[in-house]
Amino acid sequence: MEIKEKLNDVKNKIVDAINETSKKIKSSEEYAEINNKLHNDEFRTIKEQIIDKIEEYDTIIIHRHVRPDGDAIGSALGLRELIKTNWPDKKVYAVGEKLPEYLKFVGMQDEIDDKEYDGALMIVVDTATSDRISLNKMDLAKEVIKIDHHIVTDNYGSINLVRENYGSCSLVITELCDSMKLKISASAARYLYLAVVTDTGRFKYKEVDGTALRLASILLDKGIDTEEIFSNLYSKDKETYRLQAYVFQNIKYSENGVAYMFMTKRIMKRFKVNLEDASNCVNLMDSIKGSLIWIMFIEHDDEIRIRFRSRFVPCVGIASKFYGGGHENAAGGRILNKKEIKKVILEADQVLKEYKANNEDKF
Ligand SMILES: [Mn+2]
Repeated sequence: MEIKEKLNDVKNKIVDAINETSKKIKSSEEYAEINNKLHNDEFRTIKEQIIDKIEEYDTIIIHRHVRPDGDAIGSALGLRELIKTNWPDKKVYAVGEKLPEYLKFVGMQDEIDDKEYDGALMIVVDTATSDRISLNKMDLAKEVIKIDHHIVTDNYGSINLVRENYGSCSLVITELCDSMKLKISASAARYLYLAVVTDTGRFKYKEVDGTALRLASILLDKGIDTEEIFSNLYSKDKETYRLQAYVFQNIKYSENGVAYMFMTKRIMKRFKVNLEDASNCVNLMDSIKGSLIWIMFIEHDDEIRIRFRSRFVPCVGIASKFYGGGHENAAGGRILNKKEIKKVILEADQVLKEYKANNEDKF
């Protein structure tokens, strides 16, 4: 027995020594540098900082942008699930204003008291600028982290993980989990997959590269009911179908082929559709030959919102002239009244004209 005890003693000492040494190595600056080189990952340090922050805080509150889309809500609920799985002792919430009807199937958000922000970490997903944060409580939280994939104009976080070439924010989160070896539950995978599916036009947009599919495959491997996701995303009510027929018949064209439509409140009332369903009709104009830019103007109570879409030629520059921004080929903006529609169309028409003159082979 004495020999066994001695052996155990030696074993424990060895284990302690290994732990001690590895701690020393990990805390050295050289290790971080070598590790980054090893992973050939310029975002490694930022990702490590985010993990450290999640570990540091007891309460984490996730925010996303106003007027959410599938990526905003999928990324927020997915991240909530991931933190719950990997840090079961933390309090974690995902908050925002009410979800639009077509996204209610995705999942439930949390409603919390302002006092929860006391000493809390706030993580904002899929939101380019702080003025677009839904139910923004930046002033109440102790610290803010931004995780996003939009073009950077506003680094409002103390840590900002932004990958502009990624097709969805959920892919940025997936990559973070994968490279930091976090556990991804089936339910988290469903949220994140749904987010990438919606934000890439079902993997159709040009941002979709091998990395996107490899990351999406990690999610699919967790076991996702894609039939459930797609049937919820695609089914629409009869009124929307009728509105779509109306849109097809009422598209207008500028001189050089910018396709556009003004979705008035009167039309939405006539077809009994809500703002989201009406706004999504912009996609109906996405395949018209020669119309490389298409625009939907949507009448709101106090302004007219604009949805810009394009292929080959970027449209974000036009959007930025009308209080907007977004992605190269999908952007938003706004104008105050109907008269300004003409100005927007003229601007877009000029962009398309120049593009066509220089790229005759492209379409
Ligand atoms: Mn997004």
